Amino acid sequence: KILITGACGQLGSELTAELRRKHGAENVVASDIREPNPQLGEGPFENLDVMDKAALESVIDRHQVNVIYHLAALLSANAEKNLDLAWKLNMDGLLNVLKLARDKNVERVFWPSSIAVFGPDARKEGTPQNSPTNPATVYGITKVAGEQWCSYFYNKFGVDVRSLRYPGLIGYKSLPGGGTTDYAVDIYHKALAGEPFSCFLERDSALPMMYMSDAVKATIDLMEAPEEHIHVRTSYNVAAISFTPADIAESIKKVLPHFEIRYEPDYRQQIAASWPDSIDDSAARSDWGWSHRFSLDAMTKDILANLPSVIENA
Ligand code: VAH
Repeated sequence: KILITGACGQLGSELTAELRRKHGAENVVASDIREPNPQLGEGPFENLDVMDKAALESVIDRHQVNVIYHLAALLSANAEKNLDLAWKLNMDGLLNVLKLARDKNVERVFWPSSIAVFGPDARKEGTPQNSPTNPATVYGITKVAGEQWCSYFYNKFGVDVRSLRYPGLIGYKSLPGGGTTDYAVDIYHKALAGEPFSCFLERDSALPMMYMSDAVKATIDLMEAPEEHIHVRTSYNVAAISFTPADIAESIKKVLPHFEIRYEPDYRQQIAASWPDSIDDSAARSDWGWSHRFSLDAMTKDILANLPSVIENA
């Protein structure tokens, strides 16, 4: 059985839906510290705090879990405001998963890293796979440490744990949860509501981004790749598009000409400024055939076409 932690989150809820489509709902156990959201649909659900190792072990035993997607974590903006919980949840949670994967012979583990592992000293354009990782944020520190733990458990214990350094993820089926790139999801909701959008980043603050369906595809492609194709055991850079708030506003205006944006940067601007503008992902493309599908305009069209019915049914 597949176990997903953080299944009610922005990525978790879309990954749960896709894995249930692929493998059958009864074979995918969704878990979260929150109550299941209706969007998860049918299938087994466990209320689970990943910091409770015994509770996690019980879920693994009861469902004969052999693959784990461990997504439960605090994202960058929330982590910056709650260092203690960020370290405990992001690190103890991951270590509980890796130790139990080792002891229970779990076949494969996925863990999300982030472009947040890069700091101000990394190249801003086309940041390379092997760039130094000196993050300027609490969240970035937990991701750098997490990558090293994944590499250690693979090399020392043979745990087949795989990871992607996600850029900002944007989708219409789920809401983001406390990240610095959340503006790029909220902007579409405001545009459709005909309301002006207040952006918490500066107009020219470029960030690496990816449409959610590309992110789900990258995750499953990585997890289905033969073990001998995986040469990076910290975490793979993956990229798709890179844009500024002004760029996404222009993309929206091509569909909704009256859309208005204003810029009111807050503490999240400092987080974004420490991250790269774009990422080099040639290692992922050559090792396991990664390639993105959606451009900014294609993503905007797809979201504005599909988001209204999601809002209606909410
Ligand atoms: C965040 N959405 O903002 C996440 C992601 C690159 C950004 O790590 O924290």
